[in-house]
Amino acid sequence: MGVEFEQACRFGVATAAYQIEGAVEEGGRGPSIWDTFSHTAGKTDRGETGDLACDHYHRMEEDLDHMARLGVDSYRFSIAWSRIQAKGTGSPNRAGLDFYSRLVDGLLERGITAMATLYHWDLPQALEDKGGWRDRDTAYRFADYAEIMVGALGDRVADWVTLNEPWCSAMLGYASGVHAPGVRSKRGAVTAAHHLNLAHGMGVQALRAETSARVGVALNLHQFYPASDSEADMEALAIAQATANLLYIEPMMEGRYADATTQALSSLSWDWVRDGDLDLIHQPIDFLGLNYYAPSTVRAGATPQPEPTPWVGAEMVTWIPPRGPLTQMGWGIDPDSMTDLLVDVHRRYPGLDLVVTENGAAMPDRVGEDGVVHDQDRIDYLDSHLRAIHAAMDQGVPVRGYYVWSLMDNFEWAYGLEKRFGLIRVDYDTCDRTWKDSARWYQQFLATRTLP
Ligand code: IFM
Repeated sequence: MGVEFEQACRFGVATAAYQIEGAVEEGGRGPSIWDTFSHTAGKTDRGETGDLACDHYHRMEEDLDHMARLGVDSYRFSIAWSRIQAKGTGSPNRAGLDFYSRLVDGLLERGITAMATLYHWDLPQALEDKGGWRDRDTAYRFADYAEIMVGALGDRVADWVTLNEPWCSAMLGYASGVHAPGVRSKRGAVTAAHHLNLAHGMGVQALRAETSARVGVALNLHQFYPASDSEADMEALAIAQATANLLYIEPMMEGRYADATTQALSSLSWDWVRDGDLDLIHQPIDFLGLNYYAPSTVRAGATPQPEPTPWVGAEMVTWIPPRGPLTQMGWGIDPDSMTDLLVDVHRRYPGLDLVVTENGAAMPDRVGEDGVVHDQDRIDYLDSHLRAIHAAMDQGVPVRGYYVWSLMDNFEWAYGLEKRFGLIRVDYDTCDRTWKDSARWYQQFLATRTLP
């Protein structure tokens, strides 16, 4: 006896283009905002970049073989927009299309289904030069790009994800500026959030016009808890939810911005929302992707911020630092919060399939004398989160998929290469891949779909 998962739940691994591909100047790829940002002094730890990353561009076959050996049902990858359209507009680049086409064929040959994310943070720099996500036109360019991709891969991709974590694109990219393009503007960030929402809606339309595959979006909905049940802390909780979660999910799922969202952000003009936008954003989706790692606890009251906050509209809310155990990112480990999130989202949207599009942990891996990382901490994290998902399923939540972040160690954005989330260790000097204990553990789990 153990915790057994139904066949209806697909298991996989996830990655993203800039984090693994490298080959940033090959195959006609144009620069993205992450090339510019990571090459700007002081923006990433130790000045590290994704220039080489895992060199997946040249090692794709090997990586496909690792996935086949693991026994995954599905692989979630992202497409680098600037490999397809170097400047974000115009006719597609054949070499870029061929690369992703070979990837998808390689998956299918190995019996693995493809989940393609169209946008995982690497906007073509040429579009940023015109305002990036602050510019409405970027949403239209995204719809063109979606049309190109579904034309090229629509016959073979089982699941499409329009955007990965638009909160990060908008708030880390344009408010706190700790992510590319490194802008610090509240107005810019909320404008970007709206244009990302618009891009999602128009992207869904473009995909639907060409494919009957499943279409969804991957949101990093935050699971917030109040520090106490005082009225003030409950109010802080509502503001955090309105600004970090509802700003995205409510227009996508309900075709409106929640009153709580517009109130919390009422110092801004909202003049970027045009008639008809909310209908465009509100497109039926087949699944909601949730990227989930850790909860947050909030209380009433502002804390002085040394840097601009990404929590735009929630400046009067304090984030309480998590207490141990923590991952290498300093994030709390609290699997029950994942059950709570899944149950809450299901209660709100009962008919909607949910897919955990990312979950995993960076841990302070050490290579043992036998050359292997014995990462029991990561295994414990994954095991407990899978059990938490099962607990949600027991309460009737339709979780249709689970993707470990990540197949292999990779470029962790502003943190550079030090934070390792992979099941497979990457030696960044040689790019050699070595299975960690967690890879073997996942392989064993996948063989039975049962946790002992
Ligand atoms: O590495 C990131 C990924 O790109 C998006 N979701 C969170 C991961 C870990 O920080």
